[in-house]
Amino acid sequence: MAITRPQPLSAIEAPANVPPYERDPRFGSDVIVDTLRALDLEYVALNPGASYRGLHDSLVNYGGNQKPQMLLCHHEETAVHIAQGYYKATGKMMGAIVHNVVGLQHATMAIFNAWCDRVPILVMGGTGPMEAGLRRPWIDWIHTANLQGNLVRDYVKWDDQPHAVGDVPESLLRAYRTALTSPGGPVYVCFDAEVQEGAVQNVPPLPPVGRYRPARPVPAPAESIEQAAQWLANAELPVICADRMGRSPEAFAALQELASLLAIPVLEGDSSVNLPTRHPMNLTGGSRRLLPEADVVVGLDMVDFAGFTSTPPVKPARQARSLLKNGARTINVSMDELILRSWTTDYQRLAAVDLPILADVGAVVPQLLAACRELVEKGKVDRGRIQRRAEHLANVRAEMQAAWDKETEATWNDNPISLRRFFGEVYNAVKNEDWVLATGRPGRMAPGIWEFNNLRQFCGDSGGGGLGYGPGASVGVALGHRDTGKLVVAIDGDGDFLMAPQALWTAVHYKLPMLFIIRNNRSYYNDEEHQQLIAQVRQRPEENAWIGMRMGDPEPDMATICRGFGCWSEGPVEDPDALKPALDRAVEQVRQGAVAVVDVVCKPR
Ligand SMILES: Cc1ncc(C[n+]2csc(CCOP(=O)(O)OP(=O)(O)O)c2C)c(N)n1
Ligand SMILES: [Mg+2]
Repeated sequence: MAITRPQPLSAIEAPANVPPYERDPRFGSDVIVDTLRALDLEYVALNPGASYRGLHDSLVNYGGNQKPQMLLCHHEETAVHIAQGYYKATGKMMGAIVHNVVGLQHATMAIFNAWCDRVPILVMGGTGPMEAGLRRPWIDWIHTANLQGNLVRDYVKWDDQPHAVGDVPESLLRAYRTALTSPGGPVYVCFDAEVQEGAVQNVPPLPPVGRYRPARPVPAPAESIEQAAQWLANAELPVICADRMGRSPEAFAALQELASLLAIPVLEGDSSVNLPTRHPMNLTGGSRRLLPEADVVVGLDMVDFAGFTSTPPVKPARQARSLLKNGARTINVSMDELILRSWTTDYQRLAAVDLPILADVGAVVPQLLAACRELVEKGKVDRGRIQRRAEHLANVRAEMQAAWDKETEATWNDNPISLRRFFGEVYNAVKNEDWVLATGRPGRMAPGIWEFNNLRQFCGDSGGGGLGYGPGASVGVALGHRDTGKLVVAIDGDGDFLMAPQALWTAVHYKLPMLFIIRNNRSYYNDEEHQQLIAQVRQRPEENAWIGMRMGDPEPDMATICRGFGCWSEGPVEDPDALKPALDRAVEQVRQGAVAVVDVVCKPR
């Protein structure tokens, strides 16, 4: 689909009277810009603040607002979420700049989301002046911290506050490499006002950036691969669970072949596209059926291997229970152990693992494929068994799909609009385009409808469960795809949306077309479910679960809110038959370069 983009991004907010960039730093913040340019950082999302006025000036009047180019946001949380979405859409890191104490406080939840999501982001900020005599009364005092990085240290990979201009390049190089080295994560570098605003006495040399690149993905030891390949080749029913694995192009390509080679069913988590939905071995949704029968279970960059292979505690008093049978062997490929922190328990339940592989899936999955191929070629694999398994799995797949289709049919004409109708109509409106889903979880909320077939075609969720992620992250995905011609689609809950609707202004302003659909149940419904459950357990009235949850009187008028930010919008759409025409109109608007929003009122579940 040809999407109209009226002007190149660089033409938006181009500064006047700034000569083309040439290295000649006069102030400390010019050296920051030199380094960011050398690192090829394309964009920084920000909300302005005096604590980095020096850097702001250098970005505009020295760097020419190019590499990095600024994207103005109306909340620091949005700035960080844009960077999170951008990375997941492109595999490239971008920056976010947040004002001292208060801007960083606003940014914290998004930094936590990125941390749990293992997404590299270069977060920068200002502080000080650290030299007290230079501080303006009141404001510079309340906005100077000892030490600013303390606020986020528990959920960034590294933070720093270089003390002198000469220390800036190394600090940024380390930050860059640390963030991108697997497991990835956000880093925070804070610049004292005087470091930024002071005149440069001795121009620090710019180190050759190429010599500070992150290392290649860590491969597994040969004996671990041999062992894993043998277990897989000899298993009655091996199962692969894959979650963030799909962020690696090498792993994504190799898994398709590996799964076919040995007929290994793959169960996906919600973080990325790990295996094309249409691949015969994609059995996502079949956990409860397959895991109890599996004799070898492999985790590939799982967010929560133990949790994924368990039944959740349904009632408050009931404990989680493993779905795996006694004697099942587990193999877990993950680098997560290298990023363990203690402030939250985002490391999840400790999984029992027979063969732990502390290596990068990008290296390991191709290694496993090569080892398994060799076993097949040497005739060490029972081909009959693989054939039978493939046939059995084809039946399981067909049964699952039939059940989903039946449910879709049964609920298609519901009023209010059913979730299956909602996800089905949105899918129908975009499926013939080259699309990317920025956020929304069709696989969880209405399985069996959306087909993901390409690398990074789905960008996952917040990672940290912090609401207000969807709008900013979608803008980041749209930024990443501004020049690819892909149709960016986002599906966001009404509650999540209302925490950060202003992010859409940034998309409109920087001309980042996208289709943004609000799944509106006029409630923070997830928590209504919790109140219903508690009321059941306590034998209290369930009918009060809506109190303090539902959004009525007045119902927020999403379409009007979005129009106020310059979006094209429609809604609320309540009639099931009005949904398709509304979505078609919206897609046409996106084609013409708009940020098009459709507010759809649908059943909560
Ligand atoms: C910052 C933050 N505040 C509160 C919550 C608790 N919470 C989890 S889901 C949810 C409701 C989300 O509402 P919505 O996006 O409309 O989705 P729905 O549950 O209605 O489908 C809430 C309030 C949270 N996760 N993050
Ligand atoms: Mg809701």
